[in-house]
Amino acid sequence: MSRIKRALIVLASVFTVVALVLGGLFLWLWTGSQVSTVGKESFGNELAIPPLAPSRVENDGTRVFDLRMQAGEKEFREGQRTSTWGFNGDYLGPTLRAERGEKVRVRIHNTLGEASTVHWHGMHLPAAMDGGPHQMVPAGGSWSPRWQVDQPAATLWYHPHPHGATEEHVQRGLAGMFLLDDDTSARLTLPKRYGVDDLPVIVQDVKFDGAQFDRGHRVMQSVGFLGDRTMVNGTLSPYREVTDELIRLRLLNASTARTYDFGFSDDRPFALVGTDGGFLERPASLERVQLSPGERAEIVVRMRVGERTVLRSFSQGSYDKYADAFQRRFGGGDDSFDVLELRAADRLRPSSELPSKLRELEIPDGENAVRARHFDLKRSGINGRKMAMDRVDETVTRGTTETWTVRNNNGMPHNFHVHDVQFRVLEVNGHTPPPELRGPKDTVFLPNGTTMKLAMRFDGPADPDTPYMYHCHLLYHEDQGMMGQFVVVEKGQRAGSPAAGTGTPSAEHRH
Ligand SMILES: [Cu+2]
Repeated sequence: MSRIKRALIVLASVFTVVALVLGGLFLWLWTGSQVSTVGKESFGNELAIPPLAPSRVENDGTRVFDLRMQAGEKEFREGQRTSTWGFNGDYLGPTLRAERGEKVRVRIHNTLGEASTVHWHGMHLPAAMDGGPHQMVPAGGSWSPRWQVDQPAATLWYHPHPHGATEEHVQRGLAGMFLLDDDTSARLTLPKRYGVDDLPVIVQDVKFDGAQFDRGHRVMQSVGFLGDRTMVNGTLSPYREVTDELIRLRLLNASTARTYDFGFSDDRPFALVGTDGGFLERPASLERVQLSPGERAEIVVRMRVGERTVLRSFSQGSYDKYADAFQRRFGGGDDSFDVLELRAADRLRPSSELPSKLRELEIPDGENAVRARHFDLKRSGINGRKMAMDRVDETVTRGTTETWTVRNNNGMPHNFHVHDVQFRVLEVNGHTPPPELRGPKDTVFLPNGTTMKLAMRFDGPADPDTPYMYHCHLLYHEDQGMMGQFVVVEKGQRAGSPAAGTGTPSAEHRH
C-alpha cells in the first residue's frame, strides 16, 4: 500500500469516528430535549388562588395598594423548602383589581437585598409610572407610582423589569395579576366570581435541583430557560373543583421563555372571550390558543356534571405555529404538559349563555396612521442595536396613530411587547389575523419567518425624558439587550436624554 493510500484510510477512519461521535451527541441532545408530563401528573394538589389585594380609598378617591417585595421559602413539594421571592408572601403576589376611571397608587417596598422594579404589563400610564428599567427601587427602598386607569376591562399583570436581571427576578417568583373592570365587564353575563367560576391561571415552567430551583439554561436552548414541568399559581400538579357549568380561565403565560399551546385533553372547544388588553368583539370558538411569554387569554369552558378534564399544552408540531423542526425541538415547541385538572361537582350551578357580542374594540385600525416604523428582531438587538439606557430609539407624537411592522428572520422564535399601549394586529405575513389575534394585544409571538403589522395609538401624556420600552419578552433575550426605548412627545418637541444608569424612581420625588 502506498503511503498516500494509508494516510487516506487513516483520515477516513478518523473522519468516520468524529462523525459518529457528533451524530451520537446530536441524537442524545435531540431526544433529551423533548419534555412531556402528559398522562404523568397525579393532580394531587388543590390549585391555590392568589388572594385579592386589600386596598383603601383615600379622600380624593385614590385606591391605594401595598406591595412588599420579599424573600422567603415555599414548600412546593412535601418536605422540600425552596428559596423564593414574592409580593406580600413567599411566591407570586396578590391580585390587584381596579375599575376604569379610578385613580390608583401602589406603595411598593423592596425588602430584597438588591434593586428591582415593578412594571405594570399592559397598562396605559405615564412613562415615569411604568416600572421599567428607569424606575429602579433600591434595596430597602420604596416607590409609589400613581395613575388613573383609562382603558377597558382586562387581565393585566405585574412583574420586575430591571435591565439585565428580569429573567432571574421573575423566575424567583415576582409576578402577579392586575385585573381591570369597567361598565362592559359588569354588564356582560360572563362568569365573574373570582376564584369560583372566574379563575386566575398563572402558568410557569419550573425545574428543581434538589430542594432549589434550577434556573440553568441547557445546551442549544437559545430561547432561554426551559423547565421540565409546569405549575399554576405556584401549585405543582394542580386540580380545581368547580361548581358551575361555565368556567372562565384567565390564562397568563408568566414563563420566562416557554410558549404554550393551550387546549383540553379531550379536544373540547372553548370560547375565547378576551386577549391581552380585554374583550374581543365576540366570543370565538377554538380548540387551541397559543400564548408566548407575557401573553394572556380569557377563555370560557363548559363543564358537565361529575366529569374531569385537563387543561393541556400541546406540541406545536406545525410550521405555522413554531417554524422548523430544529427550532421547535430546542425551543420547547415539541413539549407537552398536563397543566391543570378541572373536576366538576356532582351538581352544577346553571350559567347564563355567553353573550354573542362582547364590545366595540377601542384599538386603532391603522386608517389614520401618520407614520410607519419597522423593527427587525435579532437576538443581538432590535434594528441592529442593543439596548442602551441613555439612547432614545424612537420618538412618537402624542395623540397620533402609527403602524409598526415587526419582522423575525433570526432563525429562532421571538416575541414583541410594547409598553403603554394595546395594539391591533393588522396583518400576519400579509394575511388577516386569526381570532386569537383580533382583540387588543400588547405582546405577540413571532416564530422565525413571521412579519406582523400592528396599529397603535399613543395617547400620552408626553414626557420627552422618560422612555417606554419595546422588547422581546423571552426574558433571556430581553436581558441580553433585545430591547429599545421610545418616548412620547408633544408635536414638534424633541426627545430628551434619559439617564444612562439605572435611574432612581422619579415618582418618589413628586410627593
Ligand atoms: Cu427573543
